[in-house]
Amino acid sequence: MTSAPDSADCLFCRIVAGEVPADLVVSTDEVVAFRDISPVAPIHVLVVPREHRPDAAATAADDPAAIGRLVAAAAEVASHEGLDDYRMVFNTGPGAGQSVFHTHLHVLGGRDLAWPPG
Ligand code: IU
Repeated sequence: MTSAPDSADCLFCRIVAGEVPADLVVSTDEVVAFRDISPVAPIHVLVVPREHRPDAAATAADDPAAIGRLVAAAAEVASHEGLDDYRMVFNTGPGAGQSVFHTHLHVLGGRDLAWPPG
């Protein structure tokens, strides 16, 4: 079990609330998308549901349709960024690289992306 914060001390909740600055790409009633502070590709945007849940699996369990809307928002971000080829990533759990325990979908592009990832 990971030590996921609740929304009171969650960084992405604070970004969603506008309490912590971020380089916003899109903001809707449901999601906020902003540029990753440590990009690993020329385009690296995080698409974040406003509602706090610790990871994509929790979002899928509580509100499966929200995952579809999140992926659709990420595809719109990729199009907005001019990407034809890109990767969407949910890191789920610390062993898979998750470091912020608020559901977020990475949109990565602008360079060749190797497979398998590291
Ligand atoms: P991860 O899948 O949980 O590792 O993704 C979290 C991302 O949040 C990671 O790529 C960080 O660079 C990014 N990030 C950020 O954009 N702004 C911040 O203030 C912090 C992390 I802390």
